[in-house]
This record gives sequence, C-alpha cells and structure tokens, in this order.
Amino acid sequence: MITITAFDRSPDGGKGLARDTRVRWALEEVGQPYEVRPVSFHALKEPAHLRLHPFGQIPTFEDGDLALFETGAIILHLAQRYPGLLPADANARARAVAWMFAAVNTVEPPILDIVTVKLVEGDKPWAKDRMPLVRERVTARFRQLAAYLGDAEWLEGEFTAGDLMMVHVVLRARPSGILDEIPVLAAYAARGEARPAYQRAFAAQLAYNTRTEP
Ligand SMILES: N[C@@H](CCC(=O)N[C@@H](CS)C(=O)NCC(=O)O)C(=O)O
Repeated sequence: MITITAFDRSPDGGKGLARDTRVRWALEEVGQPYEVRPVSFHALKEPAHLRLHPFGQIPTFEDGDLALFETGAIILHLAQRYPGLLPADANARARAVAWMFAAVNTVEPPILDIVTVKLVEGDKPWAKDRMPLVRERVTARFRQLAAYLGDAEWLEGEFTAGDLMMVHVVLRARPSGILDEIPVLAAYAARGEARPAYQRAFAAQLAYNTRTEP
C-alpha cells in the first residue's frame, strides 16, 4: 500500500493548499489507493522523519522499498508508473515534464515569496515596500502563463501531470487575490478543480483537517 505523509493539522485548515493535495490528486488520477500518515510540526524535524525527508517537510511517499520526497519527483514517478498522466508520444511526454518543472521552478517561487513576506518578514520595516514588488512578479508570471494558454483547455492539448502540478501551484496564489485577477488562469485552475480526481483528493484532505477528534 502506498503511504504518503501530510500535516497532522494543515495551517490552511483544509483549503487544499498544502502540497500533499497535489500528490493525493495524482494518486486519484491514476487510481491508486493510498494511506496517509499524519506528521506533527514537531515530528517533521525529528530523525525518523528526516530519514524520509532530508528537509523535514511533507509530503513524502513510500511504496514497498521506495521512499521519495519532493512532489515533482513523486508525481513524475506516479506518472511514469501508471497510465493517465503522461501522453504516449515521447515528445509530448517531454513537454508535459517541462511544464512540471516550470510549475515548481518558475511559477511557484514568486508565489512562495508572498507567503514569506506576509508571515515570516511581516514585522520587518521593509515588508510593506517589498510586498508590491513580490506581487508584481507573480502577476507577471501569471500573465505569461495565461498568454501561452490562451483559450486552450490544458497546456499541451490533453490533461497531463504538467497541468496537475501547474494548477495546484497557481491555486496557492488564490488567497492573495492575484489568481482571480487573471480570468484565463482562474478558469484553468477551476477546470483542474472540477476534475473528479481533484474533488476526491480535496475532500479527503478537508475531511482530515476538519475532523473533530484530537
Ligand atoms: N519542494 C517541496 C516543498 C515541500 C514543502 O515546502 N512542504 C511544506 C508543506 S506544503 C512543509 O512541509 N512545510 C513545513 C516546513 O518546511 O517546516 C515539494 O514540492 O515537495
């Protein structure tokens, strides 16, 4: 049985922003059952978890004697192992993988900066000046992505792991309001959210994060 880790209590309270959601989504897309092992913030930095994830983060992925960290690697592994997330044509597969890298390496970093400025650097005297610059960088990336997407449904014709990763990444900008300022991308993200596999993944993490027992 595949086991992934997730926050014991996600800071977003179940809005689907934590990165276990994208792994759950990929597992749902390829139809693989999985178990979730919750990890507390304290346990994240303990030796047992650090052996699985050198940086003390979630999610991780275990299947038999394979242990993985990094959502890009986990989702690429799933996409290569099970049908449903990568096209059959070799060049189209390579393009889909390029979009996975673009999502985590080009689009996600400025989005993370918004959270950093707000939550980590919010008390610094320069935080107020920095925020508009950081937001502008996210907006610029989003405009480029929206220009590429145009009126297409997905980035490369059919839905791929590249879209899965990109949709989850752009959703992380929703709380900032920037996603809704770019209707093409907001609609793209909504198409991702409408997929039954996403719905199941979202519902599972929401149910866990809103449970009433301790
Ligand atoms: N690049 C990593 C990022 C993992 C990551 O930042 N996870 C967050 C949760 S979404 C985390 O564990 N944060 C707690 C911490 O860094 O202490 C990936 O894509 O898997």
